[in-house]
Amino acid sequence: MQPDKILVIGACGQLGTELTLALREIYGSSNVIASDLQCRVPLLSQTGPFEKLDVLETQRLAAIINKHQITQIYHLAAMLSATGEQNPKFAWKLNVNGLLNVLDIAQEKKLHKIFWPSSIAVFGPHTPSEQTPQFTTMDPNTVYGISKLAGERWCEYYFEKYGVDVRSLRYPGLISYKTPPGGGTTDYAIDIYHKALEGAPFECFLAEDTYLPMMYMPDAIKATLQIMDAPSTEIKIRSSYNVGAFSFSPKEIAKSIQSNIPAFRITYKPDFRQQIADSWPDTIDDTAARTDWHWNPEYTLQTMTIDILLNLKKLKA
Ligand code: AKB
Repeated sequence: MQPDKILVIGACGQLGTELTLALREIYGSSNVIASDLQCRVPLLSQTGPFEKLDVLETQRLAAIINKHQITQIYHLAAMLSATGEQNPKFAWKLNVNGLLNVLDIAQEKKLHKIFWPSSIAVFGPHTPSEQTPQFTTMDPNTVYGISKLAGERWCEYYFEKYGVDVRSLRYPGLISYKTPPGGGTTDYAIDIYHKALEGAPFECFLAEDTYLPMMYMPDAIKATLQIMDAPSTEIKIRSSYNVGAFSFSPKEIAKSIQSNIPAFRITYKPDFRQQIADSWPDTIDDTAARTDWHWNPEYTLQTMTIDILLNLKKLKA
């Protein structure tokens, strides 16, 4: 049997970079084609094939799929919550039309599997914010959240009507030290570690007691590979799965840094992102993911902080 050939769309982003490298480890470099508007991450073209691709260009997408005999797509290209609010119409176009292009071609070419990320941004101000259930009130009020909720409905539709095997996770804020974030509301939780190691104070754009669900990147990669590896019969939810790891506030992450770097200081100056954060859950109930395909995160806030500070220090040395 021929090995699966994987196309990662939006490979140069925060998640895409690490996911592409992880997929290349598993499937072999030549079987994982990275693609993005530009090759902003040289490592991706140095370690395997790279194609320039705007997911809104359907002919180019089809040409790349034909050229590489693609059988799976990880479609990650999107505008996130904070940048989406600066350009709502384009965010909608990229996030929804981009997904529809991928679902259409998956149906047409009978691709084996598609991965598409959703987000906690699908929830809104009337959603229960503690242990937010899998199925509940959803009234997102950012264009990003609205586009992700619409995307979830499209995924389920393409699975039900056309049998497209599309799988999805509602990621919380993803925290990594290897790649920079791209315009999200949860990004403060990445910048804070960089400032702490520079010996600089950190001004946080969220208030000190704003709780949000978060996840360390190795767990996000693990969850993604796990849901894509699971037998199709285990994937009982075809919109998108809640996945949790831990939740914290800016004050708590600052405290976890201070237990390693006592001189670290934080101040708070909430901006427009506060309102976005306030509309999202504090904590997530991910029982369905744990039951259906055995999701189980490894990292806590404390173990993540130790790991990031250790590795970031080495990178900055
Ligand atoms: C964002 O903050 O926009 C993203 C997300 C939670 O989807 N990190």
